[in-house]
Amino acid sequence: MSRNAESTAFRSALEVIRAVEPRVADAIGAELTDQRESLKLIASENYASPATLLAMGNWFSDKYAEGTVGRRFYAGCQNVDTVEALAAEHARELFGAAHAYVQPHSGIDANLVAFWAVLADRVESPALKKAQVRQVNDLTEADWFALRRELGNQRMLGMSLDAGGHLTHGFRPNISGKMFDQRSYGTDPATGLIDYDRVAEAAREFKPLILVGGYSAYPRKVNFRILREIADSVGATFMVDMAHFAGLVAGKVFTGDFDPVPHAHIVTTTTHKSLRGPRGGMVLCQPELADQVDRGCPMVLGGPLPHVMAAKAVALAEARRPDFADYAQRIVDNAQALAEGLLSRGATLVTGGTDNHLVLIDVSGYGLTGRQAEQALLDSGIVTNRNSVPQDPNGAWYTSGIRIGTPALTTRGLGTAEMDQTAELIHTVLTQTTAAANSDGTPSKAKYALDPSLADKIARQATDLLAPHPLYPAINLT
Ligand code: DSN
Repeated sequence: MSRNAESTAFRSALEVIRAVEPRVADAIGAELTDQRESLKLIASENYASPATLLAMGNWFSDKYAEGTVGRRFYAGCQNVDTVEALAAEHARELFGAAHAYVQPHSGIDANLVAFWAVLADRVESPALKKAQVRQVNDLTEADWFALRRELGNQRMLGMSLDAGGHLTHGFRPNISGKMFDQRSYGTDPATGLIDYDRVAEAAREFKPLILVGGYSAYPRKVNFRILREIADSVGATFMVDMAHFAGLVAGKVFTGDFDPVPHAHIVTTTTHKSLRGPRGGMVLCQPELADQVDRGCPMVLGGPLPHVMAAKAVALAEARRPDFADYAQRIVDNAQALAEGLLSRGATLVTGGTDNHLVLIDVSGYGLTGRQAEQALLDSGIVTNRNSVPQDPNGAWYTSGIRIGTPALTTRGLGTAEMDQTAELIHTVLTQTTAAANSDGTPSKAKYALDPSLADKIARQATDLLAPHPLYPAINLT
């Protein structure tokens, strides 16, 4: 395909949008400029391919398609069936999964589908069997009341938030925490690593219905074989949320004990992080959970987004190409080079390094909170996000950490030498930023001081670093 075609496609699209609401066209153009000019180190972001982006902008968006392939609650879904079946087939082949459900709109949705599939399988189905009825509408009022209490009285064991777990793994501010009685496993305070003996002990004491593996801010591999053994030993269903590292699984960087798919009963993911697809979610599962997973819509999901499923099919086809494995390996090489660069300059990293796509800097060593560091870096053209560190004294809002990840810069083509230069920029900003005080003289967790001319200089250096690696090089909007 000619590179001109990509440019023409996006320019024409913007022309059509501009004729209706020019401010939207301007914002789309401005977003491209911003993404091109900043050093994007948000561990959960990436740049999808032009083909993936274009697959989302079309009339598939107009179609309702509740149900699953070949079994819809709406007529006229033959073309949606084509793209949904293709996306599911690519997902199954890519991950070696028995079943793939590609309708979830996000990671939260994928997790909700998974939780309710497990609850339906482990709690609802036995209750229906016991009452000798086929479906919930046939239960007596008393049996329905009892079942609802049972569904709302189950336990989940997942990784604690400050150790890198995710809000959707049973934490109170999220719906999962209101559904489940939740306990967490943390990490070893000395090493920052998961202590599997402690997880086994917590599982024995708590006896969860679901043991959750997976994280959004843990910079190491997880041994899913051991977690499955722990789940089996207490009769728990083992679920893994691989949203952050799905690209490393797809690219065969994580194999054997570190690939969750053969070990977990059910695996959830987003499609837009290291996997580099459109914003969305997905569930992979063992055959025994497939029927329940396929009930995701309308159980917890609104109507599927056929345009996004089309884009998932495109992105998953891209991830099946041999060069994706090379990309995935480069993500990790880059993260390790970034970690080395930071360590050699004196930064403190949670766990002392990384095995995956992310690095977690404990910025308290620079005398800053995560919030101060995040803003100072942003002033300097470096986009990161603040994140808790284990046993974080500053809580989840101010935090003591900065999470940085390499999937996006690796997509642009930056390599290990440039990661060392990136480490230099980050370290310079953090050493030159000072925590400031509130107007009453008390220490502020948000205010900071950084010489604006230094911030400008770093931002120019960041742009120079990116210049040899243009983002969407074929796309010229002017
Ligand atoms: N927002 C994603 C992340 O940044 O990790 C997950 O919620």
